Amino acid sequence: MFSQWQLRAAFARRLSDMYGREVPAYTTLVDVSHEVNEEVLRERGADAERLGSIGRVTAERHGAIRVGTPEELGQVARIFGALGMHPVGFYDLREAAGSAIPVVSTAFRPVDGEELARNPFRVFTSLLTPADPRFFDPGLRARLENFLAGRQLFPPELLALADRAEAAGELSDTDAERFLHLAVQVFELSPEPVDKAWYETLEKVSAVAADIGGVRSTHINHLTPRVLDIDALYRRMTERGIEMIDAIQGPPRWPGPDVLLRQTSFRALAEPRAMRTPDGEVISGALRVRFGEVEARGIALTRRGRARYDALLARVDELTARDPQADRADVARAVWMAELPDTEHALAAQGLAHFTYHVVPGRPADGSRPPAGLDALLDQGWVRAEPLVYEDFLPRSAAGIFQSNLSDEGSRNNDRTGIAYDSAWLSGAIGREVLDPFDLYEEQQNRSLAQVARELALDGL
Ligand code: OOG
Ligand code: NI
Repeated sequence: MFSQWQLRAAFARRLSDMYGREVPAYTTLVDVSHEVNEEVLRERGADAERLGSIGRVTAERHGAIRVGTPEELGQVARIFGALGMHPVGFYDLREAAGSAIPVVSTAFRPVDGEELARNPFRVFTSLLTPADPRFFDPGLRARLENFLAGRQLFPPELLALADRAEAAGELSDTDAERFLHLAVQVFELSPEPVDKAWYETLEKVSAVAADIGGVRSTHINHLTPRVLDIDALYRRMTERGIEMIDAIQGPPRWPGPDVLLRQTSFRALAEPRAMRTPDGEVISGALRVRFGEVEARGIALTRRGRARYDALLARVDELTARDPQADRADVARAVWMAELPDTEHALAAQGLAHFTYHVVPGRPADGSRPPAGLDALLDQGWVRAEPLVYEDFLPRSAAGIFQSNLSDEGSRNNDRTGIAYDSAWLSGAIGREVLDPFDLYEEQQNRSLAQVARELALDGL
């Protein structure tokens, strides 16, 4: 039998093998990530594993996929549901700073601490927004919706097996094999010729719209390994002659703890794709849509910590706008050092980051009673805090990753008003609750505090 986490781990592995065959530069990225991780482990010892065991980090990937309709997204949710992955977070890439990408997104991932430790595979999943009049006029919208309604991304057999796995929590070896085979196959790049004129029509609006709605299939857009030192990785990839995007997205490198998420990527590569011209001839063309990305993960911030992060980003924007000569990374580092506490302890004490709390075994040695209050428990060594790793994404970084890989800016008509989408809308569209990431971290933290209180027979923490 295959349990859900075993299915998830096997799917992530097979998807990685498939993508490595399709995009060999991805394999280089994985190899270099492993090299860097081993070095960091040698240099920093146990401390390198503070945000996840080396086993978890080595296997850890996130993927990105893009679909066209709420129905397709609902089917994706069933496939990932089979793997114990749930929709978490709502990202509006139409609005994220500096971007004009006609999608809204969520991420499918495990939510339970134990499940994350077993295999944290997650998939950033974007849904096209044909109804947004800033991108699509009524004629194009109708053509696009009609095109999308006529395609089938996921075979019924795959969906039936997914439903079985989700309901039973497991699959027999034979069913698991079939499920994994079909599930990986749907994310392969299709050899079917692309309708050149239709693709180019959509490309005028957005290359992402063309990638989603210009073809009759879907594919994995990128797969991202996790690295323990992203600056070292960036340098090493550059030395190997691989052209990286200009910057590492997210927080700067600084002397304090790693928080949230830092990401970078290499530019999309031209891949040969068959094209059908308007007179029916099939020619060989090339499209640049798929790229390689790598990420370093840090501690999850609380709502308050996140508000601070967003304010720091705005401050960095302001300062760099005032002084265009300044190096953004240097400005950011200075702002962070001035305005964010640089120890885990202070982040915890100020309620800026999430931790789980654990009773230190063997206390008390002298039979004394624990002090009241978390601070004193931590200070006097009764309890230790373990940081919770950030399992989600950042809208602005995501927009940066999308954007840096587009050759053309696309077009958005800002004279028209967009339509509002939010997490509740997305939940309704796919018939599953889109979970709030902050709630998930908070619940995990609160459960650990309740456990500490029980073990030490305290009234509550
Ligand atoms: C998704 C881009 C966002 C990330 O890691 O922030 C993303 C896409 O290109 O489809 O993957
Ligand atoms: Ni990504």
